[in-house]
Parts: sequence; C-alpha cells; structure tokens
Amino acid sequence: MLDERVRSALTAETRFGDIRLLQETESTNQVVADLAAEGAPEGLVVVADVQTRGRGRLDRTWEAEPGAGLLVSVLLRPQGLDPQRWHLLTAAAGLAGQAACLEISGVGPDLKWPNDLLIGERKLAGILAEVPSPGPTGSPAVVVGMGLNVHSGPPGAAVLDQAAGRRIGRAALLVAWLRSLDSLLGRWDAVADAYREHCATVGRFVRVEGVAGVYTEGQAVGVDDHGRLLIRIASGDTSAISVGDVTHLHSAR
Ligand code: BT5
Repeated sequence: MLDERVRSALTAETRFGDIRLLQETESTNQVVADLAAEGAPEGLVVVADVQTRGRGRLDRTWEAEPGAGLLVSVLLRPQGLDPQRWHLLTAAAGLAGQAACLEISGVGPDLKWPNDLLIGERKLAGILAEVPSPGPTGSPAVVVGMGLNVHSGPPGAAVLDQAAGRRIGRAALLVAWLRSLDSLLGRWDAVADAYREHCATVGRFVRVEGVAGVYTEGQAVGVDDHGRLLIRIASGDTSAISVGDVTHLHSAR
C-alpha cells in the first residue's frame, strides 16, 4: 500500500515514521492501545484492510468490507496539552480528514460535531479518540482512529469514490491525512479556531440525543473551550452538550 519513497518522506517530514499495515485485526485502535501500554512512542500508525471488531463510540461498531475503507489509528502523546483540551485531537483528526479528502479527491466533506465527516447528510467517516493506559513511560497517551468509506460503505453511508466520480487511492488519502494531522498537532489555538470555523453543525438547528436518551433541540451556536456543543434552546438559554448524537434539522434562516 505504501512504497518506500513515501515511507521515508513521512519519516523525514512528520512524526509518523512507524507505519504498520495489517491485513486483518480486531480494531486498529486496540492494536495501538496495546502498543501504547508497552511504551510505544508518539507517531505509531496502524492501518488495516479489515477489522473484525471495529468500534465506534459508546460500544457501537464500525462496519467496513475488506479493503473498502481507510481504517487507521495513530498514537499521540500530547505532552503539555491540558486533558480538558484533548477534544482538540479529535478536532485535528477531523480537519485533517476534510483536508485530505479535498486534496486527493476534490470532495470536501462537512465536519459534524463531534466526530463525523459528512457528504450531504450521509456519514463518510467517523473518528474515535480513546485514552489507553499511558504505559511504562508514564507520558499521556491518546489513540485517535478514523474509519473512512473510500470504495464502498454500509447502506445509507457516503462513499468517497461515488462522490468524486472516480476511484480514490487509499494510500494517497492516508499520506495526505497524516501530513495534514502532523501540521495541525501542537497548534492548538489554530485547531480550535479552524474547528469552529469549519464545523457545519454550528449555525444549524439540531436535535441532540444525549447518553441517557435525553433530547435537546435548538440552534447550535458554538463550540466552547471544552469542546462542548452550545445549543440555544427555546427558552433562550444556552445548553452545553459534551456527549451526544446530533441530527442536523435545517439551516439558520
Ligand atoms: C464513530 O463512532 O463514528 C467512530 C468510528 C471510528 C472507526 C475507526 S476505524 C479505525 C479505528 N479502529 C476502530 O476500532 N475504530 C476506529 P460513532 O459516532 O459512535 O458512530 C458509529 C455509528 O456509525 C454506528 O453505530 C453506525 O450507525 C454508523 N456506521 C458504522 N459503520 C459505518 C460506516 N462504514 N460508514 C458510515 N456509518 C457507519
């Protein structure tokens, strides 16, 4: 999937020098989490053709036929970044996904809070950030994984090949994502600003289903410094949501 020239360029220019390509695994996030617990350094990348237990948030699954999508996880060790701002790692991965799609396929998906890339209202990609045990080094670890439908996806999902009208290379997309992610990491204020600017949820009327099945409806008016979605509800008050599934209802008029 990656030739030597590309690998050495990534090693020279980014933190992502150690890229492991697997045919099949349970979950690339799990592989990276296990290696993090053994002390692997920041920059490890694991890519798989197929996952037997690809996961989403809240015990959900990520589905992808063998070879159909980009299934990738990276190990980050965000030294010096307040854990309250670790949501910026998900934001950076989403912004990098958007940039990589645009660069390689000409299609620029929308970012939906907190962790999706959409084409229209269909989901193209999802991002999952998990905090494994930091390992023997004691330095903090965050695994950031992305699943992106390149050649096909489950019914109702967006697929990059279809949106672009041609076959898109998974390797090119991977390299563009890693380069873009590398350039964003550490520029935390810029990531926060770019996320607010590019997040298509902000400005929309939305319904959010929270963890306990509690619904909040209103206009999304921003994302705060903790990564929470701010919703202006009917009473005029603002509600801050940290975890939930958003449905975009209609645009602001
Ligand atoms: C996510 O969760 O969207 C995060 C998905 C992260 C997957 C990557 S793949 C590489 C790495 N290794 C892993 O094990 N995981 C990461 P969430 O927001 O909870 O959305 C999950 C929901 O998306 C599912 O319940 C389905 O409804 C839907 N879904 C599953 N597979 C999909 C696909 N291929 N395309 C679009 N939607 C999908």
